[in-house]
Amino acid sequence: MNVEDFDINSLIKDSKDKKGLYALGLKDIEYYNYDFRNLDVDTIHKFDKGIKHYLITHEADIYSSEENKAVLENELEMLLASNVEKYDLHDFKGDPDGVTNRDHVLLLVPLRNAEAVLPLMFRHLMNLTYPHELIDLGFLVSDCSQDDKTLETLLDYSLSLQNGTLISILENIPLYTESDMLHLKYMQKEYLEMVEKSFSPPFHLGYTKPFRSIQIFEKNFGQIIGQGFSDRHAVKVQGVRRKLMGRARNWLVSNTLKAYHSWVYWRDVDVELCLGSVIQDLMKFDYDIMVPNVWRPLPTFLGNEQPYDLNSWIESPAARQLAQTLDEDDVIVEGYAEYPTWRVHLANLRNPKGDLDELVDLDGVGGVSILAKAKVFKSGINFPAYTFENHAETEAFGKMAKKTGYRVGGLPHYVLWHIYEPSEDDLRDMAVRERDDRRDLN
Ligand SMILES: Nc1nc2c(ncn2[C@@H]2O[C@H](COP(=O)(O)OP(=O)(O)OP(=O)(O)O)[C@@H](O)[C@H]2O)c(=O)[nH]1
Ligand SMILES: [Mg+2]
Repeated sequence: MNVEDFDINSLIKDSKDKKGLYALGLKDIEYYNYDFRNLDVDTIHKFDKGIKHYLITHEADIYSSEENKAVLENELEMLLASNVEKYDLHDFKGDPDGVTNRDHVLLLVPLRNAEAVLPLMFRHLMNLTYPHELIDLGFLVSDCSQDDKTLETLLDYSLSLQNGTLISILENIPLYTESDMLHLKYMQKEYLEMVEKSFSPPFHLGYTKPFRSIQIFEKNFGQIIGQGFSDRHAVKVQGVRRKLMGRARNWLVSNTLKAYHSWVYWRDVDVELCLGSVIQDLMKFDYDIMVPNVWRPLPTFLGNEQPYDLNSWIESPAARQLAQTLDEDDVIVEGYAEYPTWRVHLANLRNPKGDLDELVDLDGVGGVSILAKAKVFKSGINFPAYTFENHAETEAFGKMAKKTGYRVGGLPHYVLWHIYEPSEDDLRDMAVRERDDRRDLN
């Protein structure tokens, strides 16, 4: 999209013109029991304006004409029907076979400066084989830089997703950008082919089907730490950054979770390779919280691949001891020499030939892809935005849930691949190789 041309009103108008491409053919009941159902606006508006059916004056007169009373009684039922919903939460406990049980999933994605990876994320969304009519999407965009267009692009793609035109837009966007070209040369061919294949036809039957709803929020939480690879990985910034992410996640789930949701699926925007059946694959174990393993590809000269998300782990005696020596507010972060926890990391348990269904119980979880039963959030568990047992955000979420008695698990051999962003060191290394190659040619 040309950024200069961006205008939300014309976007909405344009989408209205296109509306109907899909809506006409949709027969799934889930689209029609959408909770923002058609209200009789005139009726509701009257009550909003404060039409007083019962008025007690300063002289203690009660104004209640028979006429008004009849109108009120007549309309009261409609008013209540449009404001009060009844749910039996037993129906939304989360079934391991959510597809058959028609379980609703709330899929939440936090985003920051994510414009460049949005085509990738939307390809993944369309790839999801969990019935789209059962999924409500919720995006939170925060603290983007001035020149970043995450929000605008997100709106644009979301409208196209829902009217069925996104597939043709994405066809014209290459999988990789110009700046990826240097490092792509050094990536394993087999891996790149797998990525290519996962985004090529034939697609699953519901690929272009609209989702049940999409909500987009923009709200800043004051994140000032850079979103670059080196900025966000410095050890000192982790505690502050993670607590702030906790606030952002809690805000998003509080504002989107409805009684009828049975599951909540959290997904980071920067995932490169993932099976489209991931929701069902995590759901079938009937755990309260379930995460896959997360690795990332590397240039061949760095060994092809690497365990990536170290935030999914099993608690260790050494980490408990370490916690005793720390201040109450200190946040332990995995993968830094400053915090020798000796925990077992889900990432390190992977065997490429291992059984995809093998499961281990976990204490901390990483946030890249978390499937949780909605009841976990409904019962008050959240992503601590303060230090909880020397952890914050997703790791503290896992710990807190476990302490409350929920089952928390991870799949060591089921892998999601995080995108590879070359660090400055890696880029330097590649530049040297390029120079050497050119010299060899001469
Ligand atoms: N709303 C919001 N989203 C954020 C913020 N920072 C990161 N995100 C998003 O949260 C997800 C995870 O962010 P990453 O920056 O990849 O952080 P991370 O996954 O903890 O770090 P890595 O594992 O190193 O990638 C991504 O979808 C980001 O776009 C933030 O401050 N606010
Ligand atoms: Mg990431």
